[in-house]
Amino acid sequence: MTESTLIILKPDCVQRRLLGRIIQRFEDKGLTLAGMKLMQISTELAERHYAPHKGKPFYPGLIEYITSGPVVVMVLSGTGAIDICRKLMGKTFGYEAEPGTIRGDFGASKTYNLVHGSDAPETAETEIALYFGPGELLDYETAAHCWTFKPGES
Ligand code: 3AN
Repeated sequence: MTESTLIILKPDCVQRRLLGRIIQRFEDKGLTLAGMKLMQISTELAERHYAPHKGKPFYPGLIEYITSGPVVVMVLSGTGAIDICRKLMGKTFGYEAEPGTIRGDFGASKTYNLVHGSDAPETAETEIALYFGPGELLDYETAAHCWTFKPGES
């Protein structure tokens, strides 16, 4: 199913100058970039995004981390985009993530895990609306699309 997901390239990704290499992974996989911006997440926005984690021991550190510097937020679309991105990202903690995944190749920390990706269609919809207005997303197909996703394939 064609779907969209919210990806955040977190502050460590920007500070470690990994943006290009990590964006390349998503681009190589064939997903379509529907929106992208560089921004600094406010505490208020971070609290809305991470509301489901409120009260957990790591919550204050998570808010501090995600608001600590600029991030790049992207919306990626394609068949199965949510699952594809989760697999590309790897397990939550870098030291547990498989080599070959983004977190497995670039991360070793429990907190600094480089990238966020929505975990389900409902979450994706809510998260995308937090970061992008409707006029900021583009609906188009790249020239490579029909050789990346076979029409009618389930
Ligand atoms: P994921 O990002 O892999 O979906 P979630 O949804 O379980 O992981 O957690 C959301 C975020 O909360 C993670 N990206 C991570 O930054 C942070 N987090 C989760 N568990 C911990 C923990 N035990 N210690 C520190 N940060 C955590």
